[in-house]
Amino acid sequence: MVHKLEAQFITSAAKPEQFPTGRQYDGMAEIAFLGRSNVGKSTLLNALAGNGKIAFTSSTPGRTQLINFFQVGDDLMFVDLPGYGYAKVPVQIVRDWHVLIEQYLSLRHQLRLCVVLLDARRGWMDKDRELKNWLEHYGRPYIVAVTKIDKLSQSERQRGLAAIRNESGGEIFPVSAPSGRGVRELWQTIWKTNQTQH
Ligand SMILES: Nc1nc2c(ncn2[C@@H]2O[C@H](COP(=O)(O)OP(=O)(O)OP(=O)(O)O)[C@@H](O)[C@H]2O)c(=O)[nH]1
Ligand SMILES: [Mg+2]
Repeated sequence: MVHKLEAQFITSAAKPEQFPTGRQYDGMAEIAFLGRSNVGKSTLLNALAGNGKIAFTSSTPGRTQLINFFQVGDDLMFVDLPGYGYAKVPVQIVRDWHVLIEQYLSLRHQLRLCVVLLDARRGWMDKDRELKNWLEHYGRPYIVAVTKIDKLSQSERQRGLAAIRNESGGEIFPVSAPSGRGVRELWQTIWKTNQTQH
């Protein structure tokens, strides 16, 4: 069964005080999407949600500088975190993003699962490894989604995925936004995470 639920934009946050609070949000399970700028976070959110363009996608890296919260169905929240690793961003802004991401990951009790996105063509890069180490250090569960698999030939894809799998230590989810490949498998895992928490 493919779970396609209505998604609704709730708010954007530049600091923890702006994270959604209150009774209606306390019991929701949050799924955070993390990865380098331009890896395809917003695109994947759109693909997972049933109703088209909920998260703004763009071909200009570094556009999503805030944490965006999207309610999906009754008890799930998808959280689009700002992308890291975009070289042209001023140092102070990079620092601010870093702080904001760390605050979210360390403070947010609703956070159930992190989806770490890797570009199939690039695999694990240093900034991704930093994030992975950080998540492991703080005991935050995560899965790995590999985006843009449609941009590789079959043999390149097999090689790339094998390398990513080797370093991931857990299950990986290859996805393609244009074809929708892998989106259903990812949804099922997210859904299971949500179910097991109640
Ligand atoms: N071919 C292909 N293109 C993709 C895929 N996923 C994303 N893209 C493209 O990659 C570009 C960046 O996608 P976004 O979803 O905006 O990336 P992001 O990670 O949200 O980027 P920031 O918000 O800047 O951190 C867009 O032009 C997308 O259309 C995919 O699976 N296949
Ligand atoms: Mg984005």
